[in-house]
Amino acid sequence: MYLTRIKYLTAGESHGKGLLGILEGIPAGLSITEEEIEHQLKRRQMGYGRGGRMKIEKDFAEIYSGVRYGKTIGSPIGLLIQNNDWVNWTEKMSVTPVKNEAEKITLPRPGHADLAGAMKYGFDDIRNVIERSSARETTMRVAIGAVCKKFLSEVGVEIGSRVVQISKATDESQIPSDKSMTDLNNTVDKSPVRAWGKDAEIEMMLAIDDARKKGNSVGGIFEVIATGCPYGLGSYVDADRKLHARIAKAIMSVNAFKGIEFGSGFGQAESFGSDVHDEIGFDGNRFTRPTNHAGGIEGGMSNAQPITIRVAMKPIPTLAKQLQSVDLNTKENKLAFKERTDSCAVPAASIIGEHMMGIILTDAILEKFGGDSMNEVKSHMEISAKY
Ligand code: EPS
Repeated sequence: MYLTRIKYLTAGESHGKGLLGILEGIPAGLSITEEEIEHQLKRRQMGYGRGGRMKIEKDFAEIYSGVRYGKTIGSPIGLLIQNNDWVNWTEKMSVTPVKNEAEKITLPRPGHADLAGAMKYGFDDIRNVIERSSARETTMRVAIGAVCKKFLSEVGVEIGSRVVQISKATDESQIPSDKSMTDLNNTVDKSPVRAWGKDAEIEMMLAIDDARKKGNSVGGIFEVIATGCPYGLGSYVDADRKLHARIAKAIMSVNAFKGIEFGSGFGQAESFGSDVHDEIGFDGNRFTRPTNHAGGIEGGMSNAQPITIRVAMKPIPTLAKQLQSVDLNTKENKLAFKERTDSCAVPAASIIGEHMMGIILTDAILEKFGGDSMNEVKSHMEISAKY
């Protein structure tokens, strides 16, 4: 199980007319504006190392349905994002047959969906694969996630993110514990690489410059933190209901994400149990945890600590300095197909991670507390949410 109470679907090709999204299951009475969604879309477009496409697009999601007088009415929320670049692709991406079809792309890029996609669907033109497997699709995920994040902010859950590694440049700095996730985002959004530490920021930018000069690309690691979750989102009773599994599935559904860890994650493999299990105290009011190695999830349930994940993103596989490939038709050895690309998209990836987390936590809160309207959800939480 991926989602229990909400559903979403995206459609759209990278150079088609635009992107469509439908989000179903958001309660009535949530205030949401196109400007709030636009703010999140802008954050996804930023970041040092992005290529030419982000100069063309000014992503804006028009709300087509599900909202009246600024508030959700419980019906599916329809969103439409136009691709500005479409004007340059009307022939090449025409829905109807054209006299002069575009030249076929036959040289698959290693690391992208090209070869497996062409084999799977029996295409002799990789363009049919490229268009939907492009990371452009994540634009709509962020728009949908922006509605979810607005829902979460109304019930006291905030999600922030930051980049902690690009190539070999790492940011070891700790976020001060008094910082809210809004503060975290407001600060790192001003950094070209979304880093908290200033020394690391320079190192990261140098790594991107180096890759760009060589016609190469670099990946990295980002962190996403969600605060304000009550006890008991998800459950230990069944595999499908475990919260960390649901977050992992959402994160791993983004093309370039290769790995996820919760809390101190992989580091726990080399530690003693006594070093990584967060001891339990009581302050007279609530249970306390001096550490959060578990990353806010124990037994597949939120434990009222911040939910913390780190995600590894691979270097983008479209390379200016192409890798070896083989022509689909002639089977000749040739260099892979090359087109406009980004040398690094880890800062944008951190925004996508924030929004995927937002989708899952919205679903998990609606699963536990339910309600057709925001008033109902909030009153259910007031009665039964434990922190
Ligand atoms: C992207 C849009 C794409 C790429 C990038 C992400 O636009 P275009 O292909 O027109 O340049 O910039 O996607 C990839 C590099 C990829 O390999 O998928 C976006 O909107 O984020």
